[in-house]
Amino acid sequence: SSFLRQTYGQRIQNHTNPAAKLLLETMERKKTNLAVSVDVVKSKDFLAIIDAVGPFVCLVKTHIDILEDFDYSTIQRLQDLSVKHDFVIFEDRKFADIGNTVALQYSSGVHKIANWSHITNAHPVPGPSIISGLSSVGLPLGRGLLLLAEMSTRGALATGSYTEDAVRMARANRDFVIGFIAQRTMEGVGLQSHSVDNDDFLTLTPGVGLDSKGDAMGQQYRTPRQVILESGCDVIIVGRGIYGKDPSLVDEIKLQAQRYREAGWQAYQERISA
Ligand code: 5BU
Repeated sequence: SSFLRQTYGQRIQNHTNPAAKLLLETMERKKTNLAVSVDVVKSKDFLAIIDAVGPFVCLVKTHIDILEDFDYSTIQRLQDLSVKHDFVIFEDRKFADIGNTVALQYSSGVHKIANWSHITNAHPVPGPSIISGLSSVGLPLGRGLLLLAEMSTRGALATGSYTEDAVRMARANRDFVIGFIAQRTMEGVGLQSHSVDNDDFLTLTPGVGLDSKGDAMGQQYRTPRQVILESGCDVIIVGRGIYGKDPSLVDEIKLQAQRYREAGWQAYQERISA
């Protein structure tokens, strides 16, 4: 039977990777499947938004390379907030190069992503060697990887057999690949008659908005209900829907985070009791 009927807590036992377990434990403990994507360019705004939404989220998603005043002390503050509010960190780096290069990009440079990000992600386009390159750095640190099986943008090329091959790559690397960035559950995708023992991957889904259908640059939004209940995803990732245009409106940001958290959790409860 499908993992979609199990609670997040029940699903912990389907996973061995520490980052996957930590995310499911956090979701169960805090009763939230909301992740906030904090796409702002000033460290001060970045940290203020995270402190405001912290109580309501299971995960904070970063694009650390857009901070114009980046300094490694921002990472220490991010980690302090992750302890204070009990959330998982996901750097949305979208690695896409050969194994040797992604291992260096993941471990080194100014950002040293593997040092602090519990979860990161990669495009499957280079083939399985991207997983071996990243896991050589991340697995010993207890990190987890999401493969980009689909995207939320209009006209995305990650469809059909590309998506199926991404899922096969994940199944062959269960120790490090904990799930997908996708628009629907990948459970059973690419499987004909045979099945696999454990097809429980986590599905984290961007392109979520309650008030807007998209933006002027190809983004497409669906509601938490469409994503969690109708499409079988596990985590809703919300950016501008929560922090809007003005990162200084902390009370409004808290209200929006509560609103999305409630919508996501309601859809999940309907799913597990269906
Ligand atoms: P938004 O403000 O909720 O539209 O932000 C969405 C975030 O998710 C943003 O950081 C994107 O880089 C990220 N994203 C996405 O929107 N769609 C995708 O398919 C992938 C990532 Br993969």
